[in-house]
Amino acid sequence: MTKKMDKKTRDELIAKADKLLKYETGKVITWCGNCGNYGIQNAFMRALVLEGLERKDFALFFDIGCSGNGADKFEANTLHGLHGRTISTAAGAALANDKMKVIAFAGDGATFSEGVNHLVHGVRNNFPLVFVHHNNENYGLTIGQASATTRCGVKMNGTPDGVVVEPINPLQFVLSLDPTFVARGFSGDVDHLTELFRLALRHKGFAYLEILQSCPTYNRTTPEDWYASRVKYVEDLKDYDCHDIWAARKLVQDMDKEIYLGLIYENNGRKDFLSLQKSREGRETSLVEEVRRYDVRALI
Ligand SMILES: Cc1ncc(C[n+]2csc(CCOP(=O)(O)OP(=O)(O)O)c2C)c(N)n1
Repeated sequence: MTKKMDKKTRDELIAKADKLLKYETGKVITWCGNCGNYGIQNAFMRALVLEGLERKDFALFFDIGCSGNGADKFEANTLHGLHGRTISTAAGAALANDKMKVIAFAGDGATFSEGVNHLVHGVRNNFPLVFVHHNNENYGLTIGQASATTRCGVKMNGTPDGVVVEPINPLQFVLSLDPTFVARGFSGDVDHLTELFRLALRHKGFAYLEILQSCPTYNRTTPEDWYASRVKYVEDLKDYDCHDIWAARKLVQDMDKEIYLGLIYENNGRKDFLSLQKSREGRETSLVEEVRRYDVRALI
């Protein structure tokens, strides 16, 4: 099941196709054939174009991993940082320059193991950035170890007898932290994912976007058709209120049969971290514009 882009949006995208091509570096691709990362990056590039964002308007922060190798493919302001640390690096940039959109990408190893502390405080502080969790349910780049989102019983390269503990449910975890934006997309539905990226880019605060991503090489338990036959859309639910956190928590419980995609939860009533700073009240300039230069030659 997929959700098709409406004709008006598609026509707009076709008219701006030259802008899409500008983001391509043309470097050799290191992803496997059929990797979900192709769909994710395609959807993201489309969203940038449709939102009218130019290269100068945004900065991308990549973590380590297959998802992180997306940095090679993107002609933009990018930083490829340490494993699990992309949220903290991106938060620094977002606070220093609030005139730029900041988007951070990471795999589930980075998000729910190495960097889970940064996720907790990123959501809690409501840092003004978009965070994209590529959930391929394994450590892809280090060739298929189990991560905190690998399902119980699944045999991976480091656990040949199967994973013996239950996985973290990413959305349940994030919803327990009182977030301001939670959405879920699927790498196999690029049109729908494009719209979710657009919503996330418009959100003022920490926008958490989980993307269910197929990993054809190391995670054979949940390939693309496994998801495609199970995903459902929040937009098709009658009376679903994405401002009701209890409804959201209930909706994300099932990770096996009824996997809902869409805008799961949004709260626009909470200010982002920067807007809460007294010292920033009434300022038109961003921190980077206020940096003073000192002549340190005499000290050296
Ligand atoms: C601090 C640190 N620990 C471990 C590694 C080794 N390492 C490189 S890639 C990787 C796996 C990444 O998995 P995930 O974050 O799920 O991203 P994916 O490759 O699946 O996109 C690991 C553990 C590292 N580079 N840095």
